[in-house]
Amino acid sequence: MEIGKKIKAGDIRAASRLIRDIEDSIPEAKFTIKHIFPYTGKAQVVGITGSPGAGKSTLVDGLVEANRKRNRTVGVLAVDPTSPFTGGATLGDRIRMQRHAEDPGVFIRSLATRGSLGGLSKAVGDAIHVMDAMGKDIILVETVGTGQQEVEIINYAHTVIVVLVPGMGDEIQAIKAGIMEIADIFVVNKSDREGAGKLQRELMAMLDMSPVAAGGWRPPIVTIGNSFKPEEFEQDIGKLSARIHEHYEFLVSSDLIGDRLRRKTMHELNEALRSSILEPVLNMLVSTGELDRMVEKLLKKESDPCSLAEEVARKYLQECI
Ligand SMILES: Nc1nc2c(ncn2[C@@H]2O[C@H](COP(=O)(O)OP(=O)(O)O)[C@@H](O)[C@H]2O)c(=O)[nH]1
Ligand SMILES: [Mg+2]
Repeated sequence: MEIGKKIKAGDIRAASRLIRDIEDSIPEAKFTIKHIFPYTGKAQVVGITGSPGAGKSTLVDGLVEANRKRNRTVGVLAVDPTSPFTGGATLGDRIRMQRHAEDPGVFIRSLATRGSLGGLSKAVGDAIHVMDAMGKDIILVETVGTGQQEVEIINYAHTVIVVLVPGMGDEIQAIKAGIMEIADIFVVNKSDREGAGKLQRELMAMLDMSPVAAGGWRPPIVTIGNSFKPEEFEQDIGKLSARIHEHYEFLVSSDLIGDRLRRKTMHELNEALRSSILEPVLNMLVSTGELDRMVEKLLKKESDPCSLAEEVARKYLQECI
């Protein structure tokens, strides 16, 4: 059977192998993913981002549980560019997730960083496609908020949840890093800690000052208490689930879902163009030593970057110029 059909039919081994090949940038994976594309576009994708230790995995675990209770199948993708050695998942994550291991309605994988240009971003998009083609109703994507990486989650998710913790001193940094602009829902996590009220007030004040987003959605703030008190935690997760659902309904009813889809598609096409056009040209320039010669020229002020790029374009992209 052709791989796309295999994955659609629920072949877990085929799906796992493909995700591993995507992560390892195996060239064949690029061709395989073409067969997956027709089966994608049905899943609801939710991004969960925040600093390391903010409690994202604990929340994801709670959301898996909540969705399974409603009989929805779940994909979980943990993206951790800071952790190439563990494949993105900490030991704690693995132990925690083990209770879902026997459940065929849950599929959990992790992705670590790849060095190549735009590599991680493309891998995330492709791995989401695989879980989507598997027919998962909801896909939870956990990303660490440490720079550019997490902002990209907006290109893949219908709903982005930004997780903050009182007293970690990361509130202001998060605002600076532009993470606030991408939030559809805020979670004030571990809210039994000191400073939760202050953090919530700061967030409110910030939202009051922010321009109203398209369609008039104001990101709600969900406070989540102590995950070690199961009943309380379950209730709070219930509230978060409800907000996720509301946001999705809002996207559909306001037709903003079309805009998100367009942005997602555009981003994906950009990534594909980059890997089909820019990467081979760059590889060629590197392997022939041309790139080094260009740098030398620039250092000696014999040319400028724009003129050199135009020269390359004339050589390799004749039809466009
Ligand atoms: N006190 C407290 N600790 C928590 C809570 N939720 C998670 N933790 C702990 O915080 C640590 C990091 O949690 P984790 O979910 O792995 O965070 P991640 O790095 O954002 O995925 C773990 O040791 C958790 O047990 C909470 O609500 N209260
Ligand atoms: Mg985690």
